[in-house]
Amino acid sequence: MPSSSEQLPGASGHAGLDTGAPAGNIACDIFCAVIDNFGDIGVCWRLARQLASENDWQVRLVVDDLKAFHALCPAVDPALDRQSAAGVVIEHWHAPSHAGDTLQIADVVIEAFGCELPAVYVSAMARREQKPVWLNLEYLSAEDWVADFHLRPSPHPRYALNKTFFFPGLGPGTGGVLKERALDAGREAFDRDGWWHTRVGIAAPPPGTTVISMFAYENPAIDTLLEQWRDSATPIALLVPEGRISGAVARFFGLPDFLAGTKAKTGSLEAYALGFVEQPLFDSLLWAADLNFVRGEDSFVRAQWARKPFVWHIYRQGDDAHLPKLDAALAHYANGLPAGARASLERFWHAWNGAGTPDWEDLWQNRALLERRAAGWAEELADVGDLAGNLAEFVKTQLK
Ligand code: TRH
Repeated sequence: MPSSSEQLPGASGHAGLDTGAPAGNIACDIFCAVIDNFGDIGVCWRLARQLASENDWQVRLVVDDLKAFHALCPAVDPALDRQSAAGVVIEHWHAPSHAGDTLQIADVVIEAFGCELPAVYVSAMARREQKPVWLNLEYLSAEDWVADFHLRPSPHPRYALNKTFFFPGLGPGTGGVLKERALDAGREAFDRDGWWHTRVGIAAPPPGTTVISMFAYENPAIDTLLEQWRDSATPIALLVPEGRISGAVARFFGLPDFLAGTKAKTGSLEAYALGFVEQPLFDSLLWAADLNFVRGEDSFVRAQWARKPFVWHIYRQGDDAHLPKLDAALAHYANGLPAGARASLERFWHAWNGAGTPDWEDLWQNRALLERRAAGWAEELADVGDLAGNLAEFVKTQLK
């Protein structure tokens, strides 16, 4: 059986803060460097919680930006070097060379998104009697090559250590995407009326209103879309969590800002600004809507589990490297749709990502088909298995 963290001289072990995890369980360190926004910490925080709660691992999350973290988990105090939340020990990663207050090496070391581990930590990994399972958790891509590279080892140039590439993906042979065991039950038990009262402060809109959630980066296509919704033959309720698209929504309504609690109406469109909520509450926004606009990585995954039609605003990369990723995701998600509906969906996703002009009627005439496909796709995706479970299974094969 694997031991918990190696106790190097001067180390205090993972048990320094009581996480509630039984001693002797697999110890796991996750290193996360926040590039921007919330996706890096969003994925790591979700993975950390899941490994702790569903696998009983002793998880330590070492992260360099506690302010971004605080937005997802208000219990995290950005002023503290070491704390614990949701059964996970959280350490502030002060500088690339910093490896925690005491050097403690876990059984499993996850380097998220190619962030470089502190050199002192790597050399201590090499000195450890039982070498840790070292994983580089990559960004999600739906492209076909991902399955070929998933779980490929990469020997360290200097030490007797192997790093294994763990690739999330949407297809067989990849690491899958995160999905908590209780997620579907939570979705099925969702209280729509209660949600509208608590989160929006009004009764749920009557049948016939299309409810749309909007989590996106700045997007020049937003004005056209807002105009189309304003002129729609049927009512539209737009839910906008405070964020990067809020300024454009405010400008459209002639308002100075679109902060939580703001409401605005023009023609058939009624828009509501919502506060940014802690991560476990984010799903309910997706469940409340008929169509979700999502972005980045984690919200993109959550929209798929919500079983509702969605539109993805992909994270832009240099040299347009994001465009093949967008089309690879579409190839999975749109697969099986009749040709016309598929073409509408593709046109709309492309327009929302800079190629063309979005046409709401063209998309939404396919509503029933899109809803059926969203549910079917969630079933298919579930067959790939949950990322945390897949990761834990792989680790089991390595820690013998
Ligand atoms: O924030 P994102 O755009 O994140 C990223 C980063 O830019 C990252 O560097 C990039 O590499 C990656 O995208 C692809 O989008 P994402 O991934 O959807 O993360 C947003 C997180 O915020 C997600 O975990 C859901 C959460 N969230 C809340 O917890 N509460 C909220 O109210 C909202 C709106 C979101």
